[in-house]
Amino acid sequence: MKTQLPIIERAIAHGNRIAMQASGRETSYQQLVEASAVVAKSLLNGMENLDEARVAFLVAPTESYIQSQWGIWRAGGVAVPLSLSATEKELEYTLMDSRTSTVIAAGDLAGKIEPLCKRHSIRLLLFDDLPINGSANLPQVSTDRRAMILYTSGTTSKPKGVVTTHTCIQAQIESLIEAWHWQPSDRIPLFLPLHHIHGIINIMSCALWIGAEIESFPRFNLDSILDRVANRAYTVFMAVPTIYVKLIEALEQMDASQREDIIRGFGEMRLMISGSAALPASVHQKWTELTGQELLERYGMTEIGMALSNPYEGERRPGAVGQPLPGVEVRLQNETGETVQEEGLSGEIQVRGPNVFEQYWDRAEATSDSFVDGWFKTGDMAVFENGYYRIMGRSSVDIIKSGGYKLSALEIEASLLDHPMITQCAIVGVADETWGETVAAAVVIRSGESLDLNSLQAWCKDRISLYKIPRMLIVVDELPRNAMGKVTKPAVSKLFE
Ligand code: MLC
Ligand code: AMP
Repeated sequence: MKTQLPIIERAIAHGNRIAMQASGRETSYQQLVEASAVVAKSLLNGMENLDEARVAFLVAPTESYIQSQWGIWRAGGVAVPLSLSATEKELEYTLMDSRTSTVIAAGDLAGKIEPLCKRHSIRLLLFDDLPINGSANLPQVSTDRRAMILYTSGTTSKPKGVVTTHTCIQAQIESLIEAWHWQPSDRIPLFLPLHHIHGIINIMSCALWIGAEIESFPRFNLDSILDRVANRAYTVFMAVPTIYVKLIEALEQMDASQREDIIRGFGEMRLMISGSAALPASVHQKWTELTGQELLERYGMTEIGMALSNPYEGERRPGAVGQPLPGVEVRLQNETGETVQEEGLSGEIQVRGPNVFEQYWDRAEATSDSFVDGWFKTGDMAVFENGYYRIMGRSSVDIIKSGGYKLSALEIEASLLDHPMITQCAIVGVADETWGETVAAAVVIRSGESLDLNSLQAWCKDRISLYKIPRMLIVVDELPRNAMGKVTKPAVSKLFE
């Protein structure tokens, strides 16, 4: 018998255990395995192997998402998850850049992508039209094959595709299974988007690898999640800092009797994790005061999976991100290219290990520029203090983290420059208690015109995703520039103080 990809082998072994609950439906591991074979067969359409052809999928976070992802993998394809909140323009960019040959779409989402598939002669596979079952002779897929492309914003205007192989994904998963003591008896809610690593790897793939149970929600819906927490539905919980801020606000507004069960539900979980952006020490402490839970903060990135984590057992230090995860090597390098040896001195975080991605899709130069001597340069600055790493910030002012989403100021600027009234613009991230940073725009407009925030936001709506839309606007006569004529972002930030 042919061997399967490890995640499929494991799912076969998990058999009739429940893998996912979504909208009241339960799906077992066996059902995931069977349905993914049907997806694979339809994708292959008579071919022997997709040989790393890119298959994008626009599927809500239900069992259909897992079946699509596994189906693509089992057919030998590269999975390209699409953002459910992307605009048509953004989707088109992803399809074109990845040179996607087939798109899988489920439910109402098909209508959103169909015109694009027609325009670019991309095959569209409607998930709901697939046969219910059927046997398939599937190819043997080697684990060194490319498996996934995740699009991430960076210091270039357009997002880059981060390519990982099956081996790399496995390394990312196994490191977290070990460090965070994942168990088959775990139950975890999934409300983060499934086009980013936090939702895909840390939550979904780790749970499926170990044979645990996922309860998925269409989006972050505070009331339904709190309701389930009160019913002791979960043992593990993972979220971005913005969510903990929103949970604290909600709990503080309730009276003691209203929140008693919820607090007990959180307090009894075996593990609660925060990541994707800095967790303010005050939020960490407030959460412990409210629930008795000490949040475990960790640090990661699309290109490397997770790299640093506070310990499962031992001190979870507020404001710090702990030590390297199993199998991951971390060093700090200073501006002159030397490894920082002394505690308390800052340097760029550089990472090496089987968890690190293979390449940026179709961008050989960007790939080689992002490595030095085999170490990936994260662009994040940190110090090592009393045994723990602490993140100091990023080396680029053009990267913004809002609600855990990484945004490129340059990409938003390029979009705003299409606005008929805007002649110049600068985007900065302004510190915000709830969102970490919030997108702020300073613009110069044509003389005699006027522009307010509401009309700018309405204009942005069809062009850029909701979370990239500016929340603050200042119209100025001139943008602050240095002697070379380059816009000075720190001076732009001051305009919003
Ligand atoms: C949205 N709103 C904002 C805003 N974003 N207001 C101010 N600043 C912002 N940045 C407004 C919206 O316009 C809307 O207003 C209201 O807030 C609710 O927006 P929403 O997007 O619907 O909010 P919500 O559903 O509550 O979502 C918040 C969230 C979401 C935190 C759940 O942003 C999210 O899922 N973030 C996680 C992203 C993620 O997974 N990142 C991981 C990347 S991987 P109105 O007026 O319309 O109501 C990574 C690596 C690693 O980073 O280490 O993990
Ligand atoms: P992304 O490219 O979306 O994967 O985001 C990765 C970035 O998120 C990192 O480069 C960091 O800047 C940031 N990040 C992730 N976790 C943390 C954390 N615990 N503290 C501070 N920043 C974080």
